[in-house]
Amino acid sequence: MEDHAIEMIVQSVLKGEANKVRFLTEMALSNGTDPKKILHEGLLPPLTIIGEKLRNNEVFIADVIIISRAVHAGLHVLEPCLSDGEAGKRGTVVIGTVAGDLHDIGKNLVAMTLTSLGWNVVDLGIDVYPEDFVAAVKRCRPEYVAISAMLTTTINEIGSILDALEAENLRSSVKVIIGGNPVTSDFCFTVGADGTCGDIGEIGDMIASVDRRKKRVSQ
Ligand code: B12
Repeated sequence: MEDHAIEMIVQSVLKGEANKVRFLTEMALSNGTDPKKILHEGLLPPLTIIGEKLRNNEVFIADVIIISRAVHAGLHVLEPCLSDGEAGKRGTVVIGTVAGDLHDIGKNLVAMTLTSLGWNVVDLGIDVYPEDFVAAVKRCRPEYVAISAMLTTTINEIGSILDALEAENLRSSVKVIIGGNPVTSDFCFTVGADGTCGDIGEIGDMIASVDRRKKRVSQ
């Protein structure tokens, strides 16, 4: 029964039926299905399928936009469950997707996960320029800056943000974590960011290890 409900979510996302996805997600939740199961087995797998089709030119960009809206409709229902925590207790994270990049599903999931882990999240949205990250750091004085980049053509914007923070003498006052489809540990090391991970389930451990490393360095 539960698996049938999840499969219906997958099919509705693939058809881009935002209202039906919202309804099916609400139904699944009220029937007691684990929100993480709805997310990882219902809402996200269609993005892998459509991503492959996009790569092979089998779908138009408009199809992907419609499917993304359907994913967002389900995420909106799940948000209170995924971001339930003592927000703000651990400090502030400024998050955004780099300039020239419109992908925000992963960034939104990272934001929800950080909220659930007790962080106050200031979300700058998509297509965020280095100077806007700098302005937000000056304004909000966060412990962390979290940067998302989904394209090989926009990944180098991460370096520009780090340079902009350095130029304003802000780099040593914040820890910078990065992620997104093309981001690897090697890239993270080379660009001089403090940590990365490819899965929202690993963010808590990754932040703990960045905190430990930074504490050792400052002692
Ligand atoms: C949805 C989508 C779109 C939507 C985005 C809508 C939206 N609101 O986000 C739209 C239609 C706008 C789009 C446009 C384009 N896209 Co697109 N898109 C995708 C798709 C199918 C899914 C992305 C997604 O949301 N995944 C699900 C989320 C949960 O995963 P995620 O983003 O990777 O995030 C996870 C991790 O990476 C990590 N993470 C992410 N950010 C961060 C940040 C931090 C700090 C941390 C710690 C972790 C972290 O945690 C997240 C959760 O686990 C991918 C294919 C794919 N399978 O990834 C292609 C893909 C990313 N797109 C691609 C391309 C080429 C494009 C276009 C250039 C297409 C075109 N010809 O115009 C445009 C670019 C537009 C632009 N300027 O940004 C390519 C990128 C190839 C490359 N190597 O650069 C991909 C890989 C498709 C492909 N196979 O070719 N796209």
